[in-house]
Amino acid sequence: MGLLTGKKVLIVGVASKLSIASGIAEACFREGAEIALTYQNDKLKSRVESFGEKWNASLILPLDVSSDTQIESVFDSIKAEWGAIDIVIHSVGYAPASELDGDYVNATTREGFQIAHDISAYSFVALAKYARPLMQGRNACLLTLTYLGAQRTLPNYNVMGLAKASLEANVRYMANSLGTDGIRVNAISAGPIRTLAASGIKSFRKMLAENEKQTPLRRNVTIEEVGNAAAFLCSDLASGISGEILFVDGGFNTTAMRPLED
Ligand code: NAD
Ligand code: 0WE
Repeated sequence: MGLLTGKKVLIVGVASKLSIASGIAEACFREGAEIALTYQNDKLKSRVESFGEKWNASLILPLDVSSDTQIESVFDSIKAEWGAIDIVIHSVGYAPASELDGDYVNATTREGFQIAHDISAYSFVALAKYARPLMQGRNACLLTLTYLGAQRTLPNYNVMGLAKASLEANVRYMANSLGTDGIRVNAISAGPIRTLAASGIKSFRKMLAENEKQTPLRRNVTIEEVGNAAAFLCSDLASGISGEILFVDGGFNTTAMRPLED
C-alpha cells in the first residue's frame, strides 16, 4: 500500500514537467493519492490538463492565488467532488522580474515588495482559510516550498528573500493556529533547480554550477527528490512533524565555504 493511499491532495503550482509541483504530483500519485490540480491562467490550461490525465486527476481548476473569489471557488468545487481534503501543496512564488536583478536596495520597489509578498507568502494562509473547514478530523496537512534566500543573502534573490522569510514565519504561525484542529503545516527548503521560475534568472546556470561545488553531496537536487520528501512529510509517517522547514538541498545549508581548489 502506498504512503498516501486514500488521501485527497490539491496541488497548486504545476506549470511544466520541470515544476517542483510536478515532482510532488508524481510522488503523490505513485504513493496512491487522489489528485486535484490548478492552473494559473488560460495559457497553462491545456498543459495542466494533459498532466492531469497522467495522474488521473479528479479535478483541474483555474486558480490565480491573488484572487480570493477564485480560491473560494476551488474549495467549493473540492467540497462538491470530494466532500473533504487531506493535503494542500502550495508551490507558488512570484516577484516582478525587475526585482530579481541587481542591487537589492536599488532594485526593490513598494509595488514589487507588495506583489512578491502577496503571491509568495499571503497566498499560503489564504488557501488555509478555505481548506480548514474541509480538513476537520482527518490528520490533514499543508506544505509549501521555500528557499535558503529566506535566511541568508545571495545575489539577485532580493525581495523574494523577504517574501520567503515571511512564508517561513507563516508556516510556524499556521502550524500553531491549525494545530488545534490536528492539521500540520510544513515547508521544504529546496536547493536550486532549473524550472520555469528559474529560467528567467540571469546567470542561473552559473549559480547551479557554484552550488554543486559547495554542496556536501557535490551535486544539485532533483524535483523527484523534493517530491519524495513531500510525500513523506504529507504522510502519516510524519504525524509528529509540524511548523518545520525541511532542507532538501544535499546539505548545502550546513556549509560556510566551498572546498578550496588545489
Ligand atoms: P515553476 O515556475 O515551475 O512554478 C511556479 C508556479 O507558480 C507556476 O506553476 C506558476 O503558474 C505559479 N504561479 C505564479 N504566480 C501565480 C499566481 N498569481 N497564481 C497562481 N499560481 C501562480 O517554478 P518552481 O521552481 O517549481 O517553483 C515552485 C516553488 O518552489 C516556488 O515557491 C519557488 O519559490 C520554490 N523554490 C524553487 C526553487 C528552484 O530553484 N526552482 C528552489 C527552492 C524553492
Ligand atoms: O524562488 C525561486 C524563484 C522565484 C521567482 C522567479 C521568477 C522568474 C521570472 C520569482 N519570481 C520570478 N519572476 C519572474 O518574472 N527560486 C528559489 C529559484 C531562484 O530564483 C533566483 C535564485 C534562485 C535559486 C533568483 C535570483 C537568485 C537565485
